[in-house]
Amino acid sequence: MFNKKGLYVFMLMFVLSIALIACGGDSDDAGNGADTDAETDSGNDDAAASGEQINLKFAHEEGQGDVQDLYANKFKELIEEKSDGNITVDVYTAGQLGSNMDVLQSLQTGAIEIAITSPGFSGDVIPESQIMAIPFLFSDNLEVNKKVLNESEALYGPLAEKYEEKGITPFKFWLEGFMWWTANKEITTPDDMKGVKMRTMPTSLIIKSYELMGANPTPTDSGEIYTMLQTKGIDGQENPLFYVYSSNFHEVQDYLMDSKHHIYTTVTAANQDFFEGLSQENQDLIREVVQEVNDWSFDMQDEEAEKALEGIKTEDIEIVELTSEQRQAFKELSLDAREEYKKESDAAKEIIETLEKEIEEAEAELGE
Ligand code: 6CS
Repeated sequence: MFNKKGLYVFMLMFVLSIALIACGGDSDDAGNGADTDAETDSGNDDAAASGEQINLKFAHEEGQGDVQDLYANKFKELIEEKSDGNITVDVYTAGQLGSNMDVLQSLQTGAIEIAITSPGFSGDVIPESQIMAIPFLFSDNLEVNKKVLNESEALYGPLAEKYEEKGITPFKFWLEGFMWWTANKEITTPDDMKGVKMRTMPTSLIIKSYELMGANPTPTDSGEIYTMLQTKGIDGQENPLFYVYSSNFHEVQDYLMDSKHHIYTTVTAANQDFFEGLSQENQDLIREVVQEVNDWSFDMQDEEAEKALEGIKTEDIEIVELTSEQRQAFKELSLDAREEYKKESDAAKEIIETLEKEIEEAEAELGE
């Protein structure tokens, strides 16, 4: 069938093919902890089988046992299990890797791979994230807020782009409960709020919102709130119940106002270069686990708020519930914050107008 020369060429090609197949196998096995798209494309959908070994530094902004800490540890548990230990996580609580602003910067540079970073801290870096700083914008129905934070085109479209421009991939926005005011006086009317030194997170639009409501906003580091309240450097502060209780603010405050003026929102995010450098299967796995933890976190934060309320009720602090008329008076004063936000950029205008519509539609579906 072959003459001598043809037989020689055939044998050479056969030997070369065998060698190429063998080399392919070697490169897969070599691994070096670095996965490749070629491996993903070869139909290997199991992260454990890819050989990519990843250790994630996951930083958050709260103390041990707080909502963000429970979230981060749930993420650790699930991702380590689902990746058969190929992805491992070290969780860092507030202060362990610097201030909350340092964590944001480390997330941008890639010194930290994953973090929970709240818009209350990112406002100067990503001005459009201040959409989360506007009081009375979200619904009084937490189910509505959960749906919107999970699905919003405004948040996962133009707002996500703004995070990406700063080197951050935002996975999911989520909530940690209603915000309550604590103060050393009862606050139910704008008159009561006049001149009160309210501690705020450092974002300029939160500061503006409190000015609009008549207060004297005083940005303070999270770790200094207790001492500042104790020494009367500030008169009051806002935070979800679990945080009020775990930080012992009830020890240094006389009144706790059920003001429901806002919800505490945050975002779970990754360093963009790091995340995009992972294999597709590991990117998918991380996104899948974040979604699972997000869904779980809604009931978790609710339980934490309930436990905190039970605890606070046994303490020496008066709980005051604002009526809807009283809340309305503060809401009207805060409306200009929305106009301020729109001035930030065209994207901001688009984000707030879309989000307002999405909240309205979700309320029509789920109730106000
Ligand atoms: O008020 C603060 O600074 C903090 N509050 C909460 C609920 N989480 C993190 C943040 O540091």
